[in-house]
Amino acid sequence: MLLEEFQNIVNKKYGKKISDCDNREIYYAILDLVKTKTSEKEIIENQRKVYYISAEFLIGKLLSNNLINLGIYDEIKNILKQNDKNLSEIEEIEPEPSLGNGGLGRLASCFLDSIASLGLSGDGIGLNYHFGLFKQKFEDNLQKEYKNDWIEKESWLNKTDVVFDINFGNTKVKSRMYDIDIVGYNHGINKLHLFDLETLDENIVKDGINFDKENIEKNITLFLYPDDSDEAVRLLRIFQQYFMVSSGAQYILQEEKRKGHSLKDLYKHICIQINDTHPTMIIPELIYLLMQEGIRMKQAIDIVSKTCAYTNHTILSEALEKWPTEYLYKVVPHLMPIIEALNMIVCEKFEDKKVHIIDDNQVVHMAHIDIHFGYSVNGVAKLHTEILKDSELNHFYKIYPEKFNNKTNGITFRRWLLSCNNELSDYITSLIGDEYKTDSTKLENLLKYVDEDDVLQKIDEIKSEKKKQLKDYLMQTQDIQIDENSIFDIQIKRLHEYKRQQMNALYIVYKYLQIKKGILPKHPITFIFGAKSAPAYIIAKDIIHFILCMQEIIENDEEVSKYIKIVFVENYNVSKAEKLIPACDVSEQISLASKEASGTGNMKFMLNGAVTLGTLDGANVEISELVGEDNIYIFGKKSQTVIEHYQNKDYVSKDYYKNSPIIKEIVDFIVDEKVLKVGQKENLERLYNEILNKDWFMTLLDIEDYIKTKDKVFDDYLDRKSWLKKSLINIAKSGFFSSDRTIAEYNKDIWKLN
Ligand code: 26Q
Repeated sequence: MLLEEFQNIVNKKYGKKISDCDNREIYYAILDLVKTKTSEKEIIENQRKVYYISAEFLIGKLLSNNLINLGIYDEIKNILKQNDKNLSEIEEIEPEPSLGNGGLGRLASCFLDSIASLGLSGDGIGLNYHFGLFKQKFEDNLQKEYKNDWIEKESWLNKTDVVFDINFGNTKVKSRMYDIDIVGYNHGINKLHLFDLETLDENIVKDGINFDKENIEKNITLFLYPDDSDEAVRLLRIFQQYFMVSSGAQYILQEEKRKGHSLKDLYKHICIQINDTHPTMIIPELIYLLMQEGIRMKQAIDIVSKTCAYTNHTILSEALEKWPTEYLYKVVPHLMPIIEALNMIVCEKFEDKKVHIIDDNQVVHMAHIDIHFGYSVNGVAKLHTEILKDSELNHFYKIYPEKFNNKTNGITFRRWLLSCNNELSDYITSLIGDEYKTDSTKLENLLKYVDEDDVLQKIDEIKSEKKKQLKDYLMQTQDIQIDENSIFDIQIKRLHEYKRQQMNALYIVYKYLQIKKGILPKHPITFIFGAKSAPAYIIAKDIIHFILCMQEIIENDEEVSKYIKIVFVENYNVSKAEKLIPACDVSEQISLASKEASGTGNMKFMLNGAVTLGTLDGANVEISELVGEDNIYIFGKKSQTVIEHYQNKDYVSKDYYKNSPIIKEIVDFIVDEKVLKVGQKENLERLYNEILNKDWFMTLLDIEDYIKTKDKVFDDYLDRKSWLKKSLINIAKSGFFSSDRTIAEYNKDIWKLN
């Protein structure tokens, strides 16, 4: 049946047999097949519907995921095999959309998968950035940025005829909606609506990622931004955000009217989950639109407040969006009276200026709009929510305790196990059946095998197979040779000082110096990094530079390269994560306690049998509670201590440097002549001075404990049986982190869809 259908598509498209097609032709044919199969599915409908609005959806490649969710993965794989084709080679053809920076965007995509897979009605609303987040290349040991041209003529995007006018102060543009079908696992479908500027002009991008930031009629959906470093980009961010929320709000109201619902009942039929503050303007925009429909302001505010819920993903104050009123007057003058009216309401009720929306410097605090005029505020892991309640948002918690709730993040097991590691998932199925695919807590049934040698051995074999696959992939794509028998120690995530890639790098310096002194590792280790830095984040780029310099130094030193190797994977993205995570032995989750809201990579590694080396931060706390202290390596100061250091302003990195000969030796190495020979003096000295004189994220506070603990990890790895037990226990206990569980909680506590 399926074979016939597929052959027909191929025939119609190319007039030849499957076996005569090349991989690219096969890819487009499967794309057509999946789209046809998807269009036969029913749109999910419930009592209520959620709209998940987010500036980022880091969807990753969709081919395998959709085949799995449609239940035809194995069948297609076989059909291809019979025609001498290989599905994983065909997957390589698919371009990866890069519509997100990192965790927040990937979470949004995992959520869409789980919403549909639980049979819940919920659409995503976002932007269709043509060049996404920049593509990273390394040149002269430095990060360089290029555009990522991901949209092809045939793609997952479906052009719709939904078009809206978007009014900025003195400019009016048109937005068009493109849809991507979200296929639930054995369920119907929802949609991801990506809005795009009708008059976008890709040709205004000159070299690299440069273009005229002021040409709003041509640029709004060109790129996704990783930071807000210069003023032109800041303004453009506001244009983008408003373009997204106005399109989204108009679409939502249009759908409601089509369904015959009164807009006064909006909150009875829908809710809107606001993913961090990037879409916050949807609150004043909806109020504005309802007023246009003849609803009085007071009632409009009441309706919208019962409709919108807000998720906070960060406590880093520099990431909490604050926009000067002057900017908002420029971009969205018609929303300013509403924002001012909302501020007046708050000022009349609360004297405490810390909870006002507009501060004395005429700056609008976006999160404050969400908290006052939304009905739910949630953090993304237990510790994170506690920190929000106790410190960062304590003033608000005192006013609205009932609004605050925790929703510990999760990941979709379809992508992060079934698809990226089907060797492991097939083996798990052979042991405990496939119930765990829809009820992840069933993974605990694996615990009965912890003492069975043949099971542990098989887990080991699968890990080795995935390491071998990664080795081949790195050879093919980056011409890098790695030893598949070495320990794979992996840190992959956005580059940020709080995530402390620099601490990992300093450990490698320590190892390097030890080897030079004749103290040799008992087993070779491959240290793998993957990370993009915001183009304007100088110190983050210096950290990349330093790691790349160390890579070169070690590579060219025969004495050392026998034992350790650094691999920095270029242009880290979702597809690369899918290859790296199953191959990992040691998962690096080493952020400064209190700074990583949750982390989701930590969960993906655990699910694939890696053992975590981490601080008690974000969801690591919950991982550690689940697996127990024997099955995780925890080090470093706890969040309370860190928070006190910030409060007392008493952390002085130089004191740590002066008091520890080890710290001094490794930090000094950053500007050693060996490094200066392969690197740039300016970058290396800047990094050295930063760590010595500022070190805002306290690398030196934890480094000694880190070194000690990490040495123990590598020692323990050699006790294979006990290590494999840890690995199995991590897999067995990871069920809690399925995004199906997270979404079920959102639904029960916030959305109430069915
Ligand atoms: C802000 C202003 C201007 C330009 C860009 C931004 C901006 C862009 C992206 C601010 C923040 C982000 C992304 C934040 C993010 O990814 N946070 C992560 O969210 C994950 C999902 O909840 C958590 O697991 C991570 O701990 C958190 O860092």
